[in-house]
Amino acid sequence: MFSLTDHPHRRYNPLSDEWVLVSPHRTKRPWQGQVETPAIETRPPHDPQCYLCPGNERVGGVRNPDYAGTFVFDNDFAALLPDVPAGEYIAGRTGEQPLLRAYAEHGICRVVCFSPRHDLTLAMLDAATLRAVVDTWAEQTLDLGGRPEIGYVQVFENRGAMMGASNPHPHGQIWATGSIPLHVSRELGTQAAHFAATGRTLLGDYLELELGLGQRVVCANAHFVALVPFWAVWPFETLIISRRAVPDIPALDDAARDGLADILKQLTTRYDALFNVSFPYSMGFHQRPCDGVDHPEWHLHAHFYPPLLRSATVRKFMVGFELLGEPQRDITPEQAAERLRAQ
Ligand code: H2U
Ligand code: ZN
Repeated sequence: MFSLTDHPHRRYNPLSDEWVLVSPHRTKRPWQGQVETPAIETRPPHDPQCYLCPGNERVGGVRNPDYAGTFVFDNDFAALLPDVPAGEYIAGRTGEQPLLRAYAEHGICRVVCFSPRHDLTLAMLDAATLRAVVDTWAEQTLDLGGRPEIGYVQVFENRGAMMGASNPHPHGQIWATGSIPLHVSRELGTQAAHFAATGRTLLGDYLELELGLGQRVVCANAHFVALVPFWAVWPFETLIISRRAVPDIPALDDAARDGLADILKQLTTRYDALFNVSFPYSMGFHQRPCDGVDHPEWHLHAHFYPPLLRSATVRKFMVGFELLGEPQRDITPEQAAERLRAQ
């Protein structure tokens, strides 16, 4: 008889409308549990060479202020620019959609330093400092999202050299775009369809289901739940979902913002403990688009995509069948959740 723990199967992701192949039989062998002790990296609280530390000069020649809390600046090498002439490039037969299409895109890219301390990570920040980071994300979302030319604000963090972070100083980025980007646009479609059909948010219904089943929940507090989604692609991928269906970070009240700071600390601490390493990941919040329309269907959440698979040095690669067919995983989401819970 078919079982999720024994047989290869495909799982559906209702948020992105995609599939993942799961091969649980390949992990039947008991966990080998090699724990590597990676070189302990010690960093000074202030690094004179760091372009994000207070008082230092950045690559473009601007000097950072002697900031004491969070510090936000316009990215000196921004991928998006605010002043791009409107325009398009269209080639091919018209009538139906032409085959070649390009449209000018404008936007604003910022860097957010979480703390003046060069030697800390999100997991090491105290509650008040983490709360200040949440407030800064909220302010930035309001500032950028309130501009008529901006359609979406993406808050994210790339952590660790493995994920392409250029600097260990605790920092994230914000890219605000004129258009709604691909993944957000997909989630908009699925959430809108669910809301239209049920009057409830997709992630509200999903969260209720997961809290009832319990297998994939990693940690929780009164305001947020962190879980390994049923359809996770990355070995230790997680989703943080707000218990109340709010559309974005600015909509979180005082207590919920403290709750967000707390769940981020809980989750990143578990990640660091998993392989005894400062755990690399790309994480980011999916907030409602700020396109001037109400989005009652949108349910605030954060995705964590960590690349590590078996140890501090063994990472998962998305290659072969995964690039050409669809993503695949061996360790099941339930096993991953159990291991994160056990930390
Ligand atoms: P990442 O570590 O995620 O790459 O973020 C660092 C960002 O900081 C990166 O986008 C910017 C880079 O463009 N940056 C500056 O804006 N000024 C600098 O002096 C160096 C790096
Ligand atoms: Zn620094």
